[in-house]
Amino acid sequence: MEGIAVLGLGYIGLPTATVLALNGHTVTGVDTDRQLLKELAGGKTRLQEPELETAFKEALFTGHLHLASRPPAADTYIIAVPTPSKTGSSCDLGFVLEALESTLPCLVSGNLVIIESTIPPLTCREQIIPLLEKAGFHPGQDIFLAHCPERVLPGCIMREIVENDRVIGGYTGGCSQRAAAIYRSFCLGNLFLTDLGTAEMVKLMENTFRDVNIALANEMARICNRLGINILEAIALANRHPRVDYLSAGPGVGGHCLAVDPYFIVEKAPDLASLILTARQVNSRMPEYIVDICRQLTAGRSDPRVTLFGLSYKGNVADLRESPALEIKRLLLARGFVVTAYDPFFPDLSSSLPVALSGSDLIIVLCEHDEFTGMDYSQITRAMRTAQVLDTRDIIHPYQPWQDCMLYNLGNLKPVKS
Ligand code: SAJ
Repeated sequence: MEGIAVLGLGYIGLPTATVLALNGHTVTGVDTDRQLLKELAGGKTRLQEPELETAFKEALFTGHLHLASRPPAADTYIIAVPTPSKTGSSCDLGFVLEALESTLPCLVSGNLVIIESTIPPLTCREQIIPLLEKAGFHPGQDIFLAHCPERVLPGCIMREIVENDRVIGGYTGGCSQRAAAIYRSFCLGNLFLTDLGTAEMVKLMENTFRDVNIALANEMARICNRLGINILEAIALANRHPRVDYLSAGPGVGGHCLAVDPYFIVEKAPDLASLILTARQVNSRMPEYIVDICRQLTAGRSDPRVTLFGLSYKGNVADLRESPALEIKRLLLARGFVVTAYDPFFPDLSSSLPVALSGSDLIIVLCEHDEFTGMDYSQITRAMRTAQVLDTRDIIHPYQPWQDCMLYNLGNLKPVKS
């Protein structure tokens, strides 16, 4: 047994290599970033993901997980590299194709190749299989090929990687079976076997479902605000219906998944994907809407100052990818605001709490870090010039009336002109 090579040691590859190594496999984690490999060899992970570093160190220092800059000979190659995409543009498959090409010198008959990276529908058929065929292989006969998209939630990766159900799309039934044997070794969830195209589509449909549902909540928030209706109460009551389940309105949708993956469907069928694209646009415009609210709340100030609470794209993760907070900061600066930020997950990118609040006219809570929920706002807002808080995540529930401090959320705004 030559074991498993996991290509890409980022958000998905590193946890995957780690759990495989801790479940009886000999694993080589491969990455082209030599600085990253150096840090990992010393037992340090860049990702602040609960339980990851401890598990990784155990896998590394017990000799079950090795690190390399090029793929070694292995039985199975799992590709878990990023598939970047600029807003609205097509998916960049460069890293996936490079990773696959880097396996070719080692690939031999009987090997299994699994793509975990998120890819547009039909990528395996149109790009992966032709590349293998060009190298002289006959996928489905001498090389087993499967797509098994990752589905783990940042912040809960180590738990979800074990517990979640998996969708495994094989080029043939035999390919699915071979891949299923790998996932069965560590996954407690159900394994659902299907074909390549369906697996590719299912992954994108999951994130698109969530993006469209959030867009609906965001659009309702703006409509309710114009009509003077409390969106938070309206959603809570609508969700009391047994077949209604709105997600939450907020400052926009970030992360590398929901804000990106829907475009992979749009690029394949732009003439049919109008709802998906519109939802993306609704969510992308939320930062502008939040800035309009800020302008209203600071109207009359010639030098308005605001404090951003949270830079991450969502609560309790140290992750800035596609974060609405960064777009809000950019828009505020462009409109002449003085902007400070406080984020306990990014001490180097933000100020201390007293510095961030000094002389500020408005705190905008942009992500639901636990620390923001439990703060004593009557107390901390005393350092501000104007004591007011805009809670875009609806996480602050004053247990006693705040003195001399105004709390706004998306449900109790004055109608915003936007
Ligand atoms: N958000 C809202 N309102 C909500 C829920 C989320 O505005 O009600 C925002 C968040 O604040 C954040 C963004 O949406 O900015 C995305 O957050 P998320 O928690 O919904 O999802 P991600 O991007 O962290 O992870 C998603 C997950 N997909 C689904 O739940 C369908 C995860 O399971 C996937 O593995 C991951 O994408 C991925 O890698 O594709």
